[in-house]
Amino acid sequence: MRGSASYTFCSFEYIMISRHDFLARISAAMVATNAVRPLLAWSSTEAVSVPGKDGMILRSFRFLDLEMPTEYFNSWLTPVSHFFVRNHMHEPSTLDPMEWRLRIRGEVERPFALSLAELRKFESHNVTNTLECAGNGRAFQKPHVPGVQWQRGAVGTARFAGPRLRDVLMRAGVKETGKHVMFRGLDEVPGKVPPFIRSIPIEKAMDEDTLIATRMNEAALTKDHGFPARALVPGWIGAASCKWLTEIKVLGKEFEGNFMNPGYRLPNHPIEPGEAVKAEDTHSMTALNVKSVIATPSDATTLKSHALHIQGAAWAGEANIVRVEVSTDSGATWQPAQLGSEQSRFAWRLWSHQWKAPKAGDYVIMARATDSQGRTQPATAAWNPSGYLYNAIDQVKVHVS
Ligand SMILES: Nc1nc2c(c(=O)[nH]1)N[C@H]1C(S)=C(S)[C@@H](COP(=O)(O)O)O[C@H]1N2
Ligand SMILES: [Mo]
Repeated sequence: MRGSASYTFCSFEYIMISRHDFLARISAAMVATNAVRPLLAWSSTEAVSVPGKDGMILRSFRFLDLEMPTEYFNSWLTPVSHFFVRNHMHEPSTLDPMEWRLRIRGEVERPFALSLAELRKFESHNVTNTLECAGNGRAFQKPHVPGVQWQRGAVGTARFAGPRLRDVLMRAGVKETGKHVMFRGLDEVPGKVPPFIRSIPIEKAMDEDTLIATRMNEAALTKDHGFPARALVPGWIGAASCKWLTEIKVLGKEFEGNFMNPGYRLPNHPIEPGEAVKAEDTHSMTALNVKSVIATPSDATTLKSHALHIQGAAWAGEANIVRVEVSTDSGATWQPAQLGSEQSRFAWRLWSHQWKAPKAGDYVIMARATDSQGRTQPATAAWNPSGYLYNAIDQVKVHVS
């Protein structure tokens, strides 16, 4: 399956594929790769070829949700072809960059609209950011929680570029009353589902690293990642970074809508697995947790060599990774891993650890990260009804032969 662009089906969501996305995606794929066969023989293990996203794990097809396989955690910058995709609804089916406008309005002195050419006239800034979906790791929550069953790879790191949100807001002149900034995207809302609208506090909107990104890894954003412009709210859950931006509205208070409440909230206090939480006992999620993932070796593999190169990535949202430790004895003892040299304020650190297995046998390898806020990954993640911000110590089981 690897080699040509392919998807691996890992869920049964293909039953629910809408005509809209199905026809658009598959016809594009067929034109590009002549991949007719998967159309005729779909099963949960069948691969479908779609241009531009090689070897990704398909978590949902109705609204495209693609997960990065763990072997791609070996690159500090994630190529766009391996960058996860999380869509709550249909991507815009038509989007003419010449017609596209970004409106800035609400609690501002001078509302205005920008064409893409006008947006490009603002000074551009680069921010290398690790973008992670709040639901990444949800599949590991026990008891099971509903939602896209992401394992490790709803996360990636890219170099985003575009004007600062602050510069655009300052041209409009934010009034004293402006406390939150709302983003609206151009996704197509199916049926009665509420649109994907959220807001961020004015302080984060004015941060020098919060962007209206038009570029990703030195190229224009692709459609899957929000062409022609998306919000980039670095260090925060992926949901803050609205794609296909068309409107920025300054509000007097936090936006009230499905994706602010009940969506993307955590209990204020630890709860028992399975326990329900009252809305008033929750808060909106902002920055990401401290977390690390083991890229290689892969879980459940047999290794011929006793010399193991254990490697992965670690990130902590707005905090810095200060330490990653590896255990090769199920957590009894821990050794420091070596942190990679590439770093940036909001980006993950790659890490590696060389280890020689003393004898043939089964081993449980674990990785645990600690950040500059003193947070360390727990053995068990705090359970919550939507399985957000899962960050339990990662582990893989290998057999050394
Ligand atoms: N307009 C819009 N923006 C969106 C979404 C969406 O469904 N619609 N999904 C959000 C979520 S939940 C995540 S995790 C990130 C994923 O960004 P990516 O698809 O570029 O990886 O986009 C966010 N921005
Ligand atoms: Mo997300």
